[in-house]
Amino acid sequence: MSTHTQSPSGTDQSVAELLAELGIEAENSGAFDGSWIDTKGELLTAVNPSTGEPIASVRQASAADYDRVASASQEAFAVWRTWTAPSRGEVVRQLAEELRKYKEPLGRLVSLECGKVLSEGLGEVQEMIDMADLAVGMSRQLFGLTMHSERPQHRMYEQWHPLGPIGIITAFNFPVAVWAWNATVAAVAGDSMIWKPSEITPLTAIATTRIAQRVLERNDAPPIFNLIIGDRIEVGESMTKDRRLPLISATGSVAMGRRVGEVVASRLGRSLLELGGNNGLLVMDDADLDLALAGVLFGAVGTAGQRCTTTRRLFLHKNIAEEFKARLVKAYGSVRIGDALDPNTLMGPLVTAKAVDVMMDAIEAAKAQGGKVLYGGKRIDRPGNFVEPTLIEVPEQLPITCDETFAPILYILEFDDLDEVIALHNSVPQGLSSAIFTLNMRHAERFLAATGSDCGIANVNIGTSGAEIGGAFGGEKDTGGGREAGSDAWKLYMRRQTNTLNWGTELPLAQGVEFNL
Ligand code: UN1
Repeated sequence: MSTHTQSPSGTDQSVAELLAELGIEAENSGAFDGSWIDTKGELLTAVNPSTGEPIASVRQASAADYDRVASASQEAFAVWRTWTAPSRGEVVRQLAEELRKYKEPLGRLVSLECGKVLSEGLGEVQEMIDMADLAVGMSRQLFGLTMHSERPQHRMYEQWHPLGPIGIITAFNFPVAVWAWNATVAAVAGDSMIWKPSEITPLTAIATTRIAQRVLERNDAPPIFNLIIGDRIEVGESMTKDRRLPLISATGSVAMGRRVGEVVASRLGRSLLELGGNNGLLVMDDADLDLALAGVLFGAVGTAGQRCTTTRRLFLHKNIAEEFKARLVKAYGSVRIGDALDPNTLMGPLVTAKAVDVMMDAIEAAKAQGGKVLYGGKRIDRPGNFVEPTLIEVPEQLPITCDETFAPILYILEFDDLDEVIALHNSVPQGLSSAIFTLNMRHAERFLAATGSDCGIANVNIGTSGAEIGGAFGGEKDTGGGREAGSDAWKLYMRRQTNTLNWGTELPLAQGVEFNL
């Protein structure tokens, strides 16, 4: 615990002080149902990926602990759904205020635990705040439609009711923002929830739960923000199989999502899946190359290539390919790699030693399949899980370029025909995010048309990552089809009821059916 973190304001704060400020102890409970449960499972230790040093531990929850949390969440739901939606919004407004107060320490803990650089750690808490602000507005806008009835003196309309306790499974790379995408919307929708964070990032989840619970207590609100940290099979499967949870929202790998989707579908539950991406970025020969370079750099190197929206495939028009590659190699050489909490760092470590091995295996596979490394390709010999950001030129789409490797590897392909490259771009299993850099509106519109990018997100002159929360976030095909955050994603967290009301003295039947004695 001797590590010191340098804050941007120049003051030193020890890790111990940071943890104390956020209520993290040396050993923490792994389950919360309104109070912290005395969990007895195996000890899980969170490790700083920048140094390899342990941060703090969690006693994991068992299936029995899960059951207790689920019952409590059901009880909390029964109360919370009777609060009006604007009064639920008021609680979420206060959550936004509390998160503003804790932006700095929580952002630091994000960087400490998952290794994303400080500006991104703070940005992640900002994303929570933005989500909460958005959800406050939503709490007065959970609109249903009214329809004209075909029957006289009848009125037809729909309304949206709270859905139930829901399950939220999140990944290590956005350890708190993705909870907020779900939790803030679910809260105004009238749902309670059980959060199962990644085993790699349990501490940020505990800190967030503490912050959220304080807000609930201040408002005498039921404990709707519950937490369970435990084994993927014992706890994860208990949750996905649980008929008490009408919705499971899961973020993570395609393999995980497929399993969650199957289990939830077999009990006819609803799942919201946000899974892998294999995001492509096209640079036309009419593009602003300075913009394109900045977009590629943040998309491919930002978060050390560990976003589901990371740019993984770069398609360069033949006329600008040589120049752009040269500029890219030069830019890669200037990326400052180091401790995630050092404000100078642009690229932090990978999350685990295993992630480094997976990256090295992918680089070997790419080489064996005909790829040529233009930059990087190696581990960096220092404590922590550091690697070089890597550029690999490939002659064509290869088996490895159809896979998502959660690391900073960018595959580069060249093209000269827009229709052909769009087809190539779309010929991977995943469909999350995509981008084109062009100053020609015909090229831009071609990319956004129904015959263009097949992804859930398609951008022009903006990279593939870093989406704002106001839009619906998610993708097609193996990405799972779910949509979270803004737009009308709230509908997934509610149940729709269609109401037909007869204020007349007759009982006419629809479709002109007669049924008289
Ligand atoms: C993820 O990597 O799971 O668009 C989410 C982005 C972020 C969210 C990424 N706002 O890159």
